[in-house]
Amino acid sequence: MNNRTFAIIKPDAVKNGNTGKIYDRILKADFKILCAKLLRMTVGQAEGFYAIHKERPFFNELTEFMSSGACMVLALEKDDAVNEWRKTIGATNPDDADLGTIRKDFATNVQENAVHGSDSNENAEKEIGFFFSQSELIANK
Ligand code: IDP
Ligand code: MG
Repeated sequence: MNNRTFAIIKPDAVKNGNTGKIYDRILKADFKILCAKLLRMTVGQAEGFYAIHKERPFFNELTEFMSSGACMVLALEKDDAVNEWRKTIGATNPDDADLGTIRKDFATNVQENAVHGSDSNENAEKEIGFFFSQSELIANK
């Protein structure tokens, strides 16, 4: 069982002033924040990050959205972190998300859905490595 996952507070949530509220949800759900930073992705970075979705019809609008403004990227630690974070954020489409989940409370629609969460341990490690260096993660241990 992996104890790390990767999260993004997406540009819609940052623009809507929800960064602090979502950060608070992360802490209240007992995740340890190994590292967090505010950045704006280039289109190229967004394309690299979402490369697994490049054949999907919404790929261009997704990468445009993800590079449209600042977002906060986070490396999170908790037992069974990938599954725990997916439970905390809820379904991709906020219409299908359970009450009390972050997407239910903060998402605008299926694309502008407030947060990202890794879908597997393997992808969590890849995604953490995409945005964080080893020394940034060790610094907060
Ligand atoms: P996930 O974020 O819940 O893992 P994925 O299927 O991996 O969902 O899709 C990645 C992201 O692509 C979603 O979070 C959302 O921003 C966007 N997305 C997913 N499905 C659609 C869609 O049908 N239309 C537009 N954007 C979508
Ligand atoms: Mg996904």
